[in-house]
Amino acid sequence: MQKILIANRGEIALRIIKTCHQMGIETVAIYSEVDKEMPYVKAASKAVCVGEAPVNKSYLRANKILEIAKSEMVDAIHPGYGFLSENAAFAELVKSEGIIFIGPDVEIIKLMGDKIVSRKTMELAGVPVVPGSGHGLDTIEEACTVSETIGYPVMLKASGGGGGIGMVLCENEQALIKAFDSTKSRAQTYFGTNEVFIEKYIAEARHIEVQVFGDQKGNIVHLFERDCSIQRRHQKVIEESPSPFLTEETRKKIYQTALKAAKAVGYTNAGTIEFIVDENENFYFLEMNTRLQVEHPVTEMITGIDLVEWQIRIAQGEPIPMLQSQIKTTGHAIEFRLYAEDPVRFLPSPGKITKLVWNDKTPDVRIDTGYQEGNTVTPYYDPMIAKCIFYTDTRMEAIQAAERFFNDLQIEGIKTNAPLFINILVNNEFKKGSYTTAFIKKMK
Ligand code: MV4
Repeated sequence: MQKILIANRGEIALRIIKTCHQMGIETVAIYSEVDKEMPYVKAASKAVCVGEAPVNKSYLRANKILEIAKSEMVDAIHPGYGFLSENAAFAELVKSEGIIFIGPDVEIIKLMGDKIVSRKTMELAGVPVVPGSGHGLDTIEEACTVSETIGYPVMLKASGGGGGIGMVLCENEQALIKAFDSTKSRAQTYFGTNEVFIEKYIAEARHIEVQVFGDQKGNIVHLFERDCSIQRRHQKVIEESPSPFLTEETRKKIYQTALKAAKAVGYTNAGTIEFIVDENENFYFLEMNTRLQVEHPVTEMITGIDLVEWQIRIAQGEPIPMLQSQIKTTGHAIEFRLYAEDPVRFLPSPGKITKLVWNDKTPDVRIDTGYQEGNTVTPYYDPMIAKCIFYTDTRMEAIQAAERFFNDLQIEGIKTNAPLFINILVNNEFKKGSYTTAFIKKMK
């Protein structure tokens, strides 16, 4: 591979460029009119304007991006996360032009994109799924009957959704009746299908995902877990590995189950299998993400593996370079997603970053950011400014390093969620590692 187009922006574009650079691969960045001054644009071998600021006029313009890829004669496209990364039609289009899509096969993206089909596929493969309807629900009567059988609370989920989008928690029948029609019509608007299904709601659980990789020779390995239970409105805030909750017995079982899931679909490239784990350590498949995840650095720190390099090598037909038995973890990593947001009202806080000084002069911290002092956080895209990853021998040391870091953070011009991190870091439940998905809600 000689040249890769990165169909993304910000920190992940920069992250991919770094690995390409190390591998001697040229890069083509795309940018919208408001992103012209961003560091990733300058770091790429070449950068091409893809359109105006709104995502529909820039980073989601599949045809325009493909046109740029062709005229720049790239060998492959790396989609990063979000935008077109899990868009099967885009992956298909890329492939039809003889360009490599750095990700799994189109058919797998399609399969995993439909949450009812993916659930069914996993169930047939012997992977435990949450008790639920298992099929699309047309009427509220049907929804009530299913919920009565499995018992409330239930979660109403859009089959085209995922990552918490298009999900509604219903404590009782009344709430379900209230949510049903609006969830269906919202699903139609956002995902182009109004199909919805129901699952039993697993309360006060852990959200644990397993990183997997498959190559084109049929080898599949796992790269351990990430605990993503600390979320706010289905937005991940903190991710860590190893999970402080899992016992060794469950940990081994969950890895084996993730491998079984990936093997069942002949998975290739990087993927993440999400599980919900209840208080008794029963775990159930939720969904599979067919892309590189935002939180992939957590896995990179504990394994020492460059996940983007593996993605590129696998996409060009190379085998996974290690056996499962050779993949080891050391230490503990915790990632915090720093957002430009009002910490009190939890609303995005766009604006110019007038001062930005990272205290990253210690080996304990890795900062993945797409911003520099003087850049502007615009309202058009996700307001994440940086991922701050702490990596030390023990979990307690990582917590202490994070506390020092956020107390000394110098960032001006925008508001950030750093005050939330400080509150979390001094919380005893967090320190003990005994938090659940209800943690942030309860903390307030
Ligand atoms: C669930 C669940 C409990 N029961 N599904 C959120 C993100 C998406 N990938 C799946 N998510 C969840 N699905 C069932 N059947 C719990 C979550 C969940 C969560 C829910 C409420 C508050 C915080 C949460 C954090 C992680 C996962």
